[in-house]
Amino acid sequence: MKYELPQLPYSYDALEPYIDAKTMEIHHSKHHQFYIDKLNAVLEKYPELADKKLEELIKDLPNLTIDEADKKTIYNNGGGHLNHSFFWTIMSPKKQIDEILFEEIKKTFGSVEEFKKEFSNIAATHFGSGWAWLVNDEQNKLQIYSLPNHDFPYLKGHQQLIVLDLWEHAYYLKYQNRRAEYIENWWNILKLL
Ligand code: MN3
Repeated sequence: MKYELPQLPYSYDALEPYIDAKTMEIHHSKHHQFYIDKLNAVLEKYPELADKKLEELIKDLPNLTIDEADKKTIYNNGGGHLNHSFFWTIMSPKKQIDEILFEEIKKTFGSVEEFKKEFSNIAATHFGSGWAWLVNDEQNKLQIYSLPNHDFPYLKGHQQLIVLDLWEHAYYLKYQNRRAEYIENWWNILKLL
């Protein structure tokens, strides 16, 4: 089975003015597609891995006896595909507040504003490419952290709740080096809060 680019649940210009249409188009149709193409190409060599759930396959990579360079390709591009697929779904031009998450965040961080401050700070200070996450950890507690490249919380046994793409390709056209401004504006199109 080949992986395919998921359709966005909104148009490329739907997140304007916070994320511009050109950025969305390139990010989705070029960057995300590229990860999928690389992933499909390497998996063609291993038909025996085709039926495995992608998260599981990536978690299992250390135990597999396949070429090390191919493992890296699967890890990086598989993570890229998973993370982007999730990222698209939590954004929307229209809010759909997740009441349960809203309450959990208030309980853990004091207020949603305080949570946003902490999350924004971690996102702004992450060095290099990566993603900022809100997760449910193994003790069912909310945690904020950032991970490098295309790593994702499932590999730590955590459940992903919110994610923000910190790669420059996610904001550079509009914001250039102003990552903090991108993060600040992004809250407007995070549909859950
Ligand atoms: Mn990206």
